[in-house]
Amino acid sequence: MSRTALRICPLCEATCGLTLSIDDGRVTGARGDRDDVFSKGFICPKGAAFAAVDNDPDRLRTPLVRRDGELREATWDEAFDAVAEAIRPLVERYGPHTVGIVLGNPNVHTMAGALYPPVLIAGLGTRSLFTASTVDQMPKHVSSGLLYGDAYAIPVPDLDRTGHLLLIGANPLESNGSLCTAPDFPGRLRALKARGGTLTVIDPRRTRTARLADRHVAIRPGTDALLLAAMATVLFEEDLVELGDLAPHVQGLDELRTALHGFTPDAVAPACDVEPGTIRTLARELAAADSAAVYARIGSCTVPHGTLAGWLVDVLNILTGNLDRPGGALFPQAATDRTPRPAGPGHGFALGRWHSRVSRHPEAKGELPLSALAEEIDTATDDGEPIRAVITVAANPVLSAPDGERLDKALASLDFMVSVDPYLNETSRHAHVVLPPPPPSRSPHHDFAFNTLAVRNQVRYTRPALPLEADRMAETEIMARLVLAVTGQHGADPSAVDDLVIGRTLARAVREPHSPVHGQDPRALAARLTGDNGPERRLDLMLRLGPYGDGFGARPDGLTLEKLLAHPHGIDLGPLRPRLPQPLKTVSGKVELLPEPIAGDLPRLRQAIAERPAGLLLVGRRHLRSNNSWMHNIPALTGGTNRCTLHLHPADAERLGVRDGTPVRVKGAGGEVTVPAEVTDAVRPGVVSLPHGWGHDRPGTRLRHAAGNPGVNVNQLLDGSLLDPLSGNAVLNGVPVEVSPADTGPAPAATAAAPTASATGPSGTGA
Ligand SMILES: Nc1nc2c(c(=O)[nH]1)N[C@H]1C(S)=C(S)[C@@H](COP(=O)(O)OP(=O)(O)OC[C@H]3O[C@@H](n4cnc5c(=O)[nH]c(N)nc54)[C@H](O)[C@@H]3O)O[C@H]1N2
Ligand SMILES: Nc1nc2c(c(=O)[nH]1)N[C@H]1C(S)=C(S)[C@@H](COP(=O)(O)OP(=O)(O)OC[C@H]3O[C@@H](n4cnc5c(=O)[nH]c(N)nc54)[C@H](O)[C@@H]3O)O[C@H]1N2
Ligand code: SF4
Ligand SMILES: [Mo]
Repeated sequence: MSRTALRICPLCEATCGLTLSIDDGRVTGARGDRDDVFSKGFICPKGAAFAAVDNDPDRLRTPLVRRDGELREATWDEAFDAVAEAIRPLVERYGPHTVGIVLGNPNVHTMAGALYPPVLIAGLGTRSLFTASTVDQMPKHVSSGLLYGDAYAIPVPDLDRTGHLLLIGANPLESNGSLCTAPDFPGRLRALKARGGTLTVIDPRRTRTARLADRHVAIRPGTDALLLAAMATVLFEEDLVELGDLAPHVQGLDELRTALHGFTPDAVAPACDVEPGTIRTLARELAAADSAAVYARIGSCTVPHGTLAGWLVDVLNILTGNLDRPGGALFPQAATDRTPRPAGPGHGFALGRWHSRVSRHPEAKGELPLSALAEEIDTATDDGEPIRAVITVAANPVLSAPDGERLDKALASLDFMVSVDPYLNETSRHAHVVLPPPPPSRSPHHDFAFNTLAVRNQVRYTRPALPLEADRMAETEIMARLVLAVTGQHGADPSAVDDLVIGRTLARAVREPHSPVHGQDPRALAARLTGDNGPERRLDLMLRLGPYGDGFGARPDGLTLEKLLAHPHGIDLGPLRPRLPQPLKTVSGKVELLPEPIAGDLPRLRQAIAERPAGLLLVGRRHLRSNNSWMHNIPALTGGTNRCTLHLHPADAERLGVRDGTPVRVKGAGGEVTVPAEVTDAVRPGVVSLPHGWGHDRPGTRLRHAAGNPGVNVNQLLDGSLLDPLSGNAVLNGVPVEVSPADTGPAPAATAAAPTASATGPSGTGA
């Protein structure tokens, strides 16, 4: 029997609506949903491969439990029994901080990942929280926390209305956008140009996005904060600062001007390897545009001055009056946002409320750096116990975080590890219990995270396209049961977790004077929630209390789950609107332009003016048909140009004696890898590029296709010691490496036509 079903695509941040073809109980195809209110039919090759991703035969079908050293298929009851038996005694004996929680990227792409980790963390009471945020966007959270008092108040560029986009360290033609949810990002960039707008791209590589730009600046990696500081200085010097409507909401302008003294284009140009005249032009163009937005991503975050770069992006938007105005950068308002409170001073944003045990890294947003996970497991100190058990949810840090070799060994040494993951991969192979969620077609979907970062306010929800198969468990239920198992409530009804959250949320809401349910009876309100299950009732609750909600009757036309279900292609909530000062939660109630931790970090940036790395610098790259570490097992998405090769410039290749297609040895502080060279002038001289998420050659995994073309783990080149100090974010770009031809040395035998790739750790042991 054939039919179709709608499903929001979970494979990147663009959140396109898909129409799935379903035949005989399985997904057989996917196309863009033309009626989707946001994506309007757009689809990319990954979304088009949804069926292959969904049907991958290597997805685990049942839980696995380790017995006598081996992972064996088990029932759900056996699996959760094993979790409860192992974790509770550890917590009781050594304390909650000895249980580490590791949350990976796909948590922002599942409902389970949005709804349950907060309960898990709070329920366990552990401070050992590590997430993909500290190999990604933590600097932006910290800069937003400091500027606006809210780590989640991240302005997004108004792509559809801006007249000028300055795009830094992002490649949306491959990534489809990040911290800027915009289905058909490429089309929106073309539309910008078609309406007479301009696009400038700053990237050490001439990416597909850069090729679309009116101007491409091939900066030396890691120096964007210097360039942005110099742009701000030009605005001050040339009297181009114009706050406009922002003026009453901003404090610290004079202090900022003083603090940036000396970061002139002439001073920073040699470090950035960008002409001073170009930097001045960038600043003048930004100031002259009718509307403009500065937007920066991975290449600006995963660098030594990531927080300062993130801060300076917003500073430039503010100095040119582009923050919070149409065509500039605005704060989205999602349907599940908390009821907006009246504007006024807040509690501000605290950093470093506690520190990691070994290297004393400050927490940021309640998290410790993922780079420090291995040492928190394998290093003893006098003050406190090491991590003895780890819970990973949708995380593959052995490939995604610096120094996978060390982490690999550390995970193998744990007393206990549980992984919620559909695959047995480089990380989950160490687990004692693996809890596999069903494929995406059998999960409901709502983008809690990405709707708060979208270029248009809208709301969509899709129920599972297919029912759960026998012996399967919804990921929401897996997570609820996991919460119960590790908090001493093993065996209780999983809906208890949802009821607890609903009860607490309503109890708080009825106390808030600005809430539409102020003063009402929380139990009576809870009884009015609709939905087939706990997660749906929680969605209903958030929608009804949210900024567009029905307020449980206060605004009868407002949103409810029922109303959303009646609009399967979503509900458009309009373009982004100016919102200041309401989103501000700083102590002053204003945008605090020069927060103290930022001022304290500026001397480090000043030192960087004198730095001129002599050797090669490594940067990453993404490919349209890939996604971090987990999509190399899909034959339809691998091959062609999606390969793990080292891009290097012809001039560097000639100097090093490297020929295209031959193996090269790349050496970094954490280890070395041997990988085929791809000589291309798409990278600037002095820069080499290797994609991440590869290195699928470890034993004990079940990724049959990926293992056939494993690639190498770029993160083995890092030793985990390079961090942005304010955010704890790993430095993954602009990393010094040495490159040499490998075809003459003792590296593994390789033919020029089909070089094999291999990775070795710092000790030289084969991976
Ligand atoms: N050198 C370098 N390293 C990088 C980066 C880089 O640019 N360069 N990028 C960094 C960034 S931005 C990120 S976000 C991280 C990502 O790194 P991770 O956080 O490790 O995320 P992924 O590799 O996307 O996937 C992690 C796991 O999620 C599992 N998974 C997939 N779907 C689901 C699901 O529905 N439910 C559950 N429970 N699990 C699922 C996969 O099987 C996989 O094991 O990598 C970082 N690492
Ligand atoms: N197809 C695909 N899509 C994805 C992913 C994927 O793996 N594949 N991953 C998803 C995830 S988790 C994320 S976080 C997003 C990331 O989304 P993007 O940030 O758009 O991702 P990248 O393609 O890594 O782009 C980063 C760019 O920064 C450049 N760069 C490196 N160092 C520097 C520097 O010092 N300065 C400047 N100015 N540029 C620099 C790199 O050359 C690269 O082109 O993509 C998401 N979407
Ligand atoms: S752009 Fe992203 S959300 Fe859209 S179809 Fe492709 S992978 Fe899915
Ligand atoms: Mo990411």
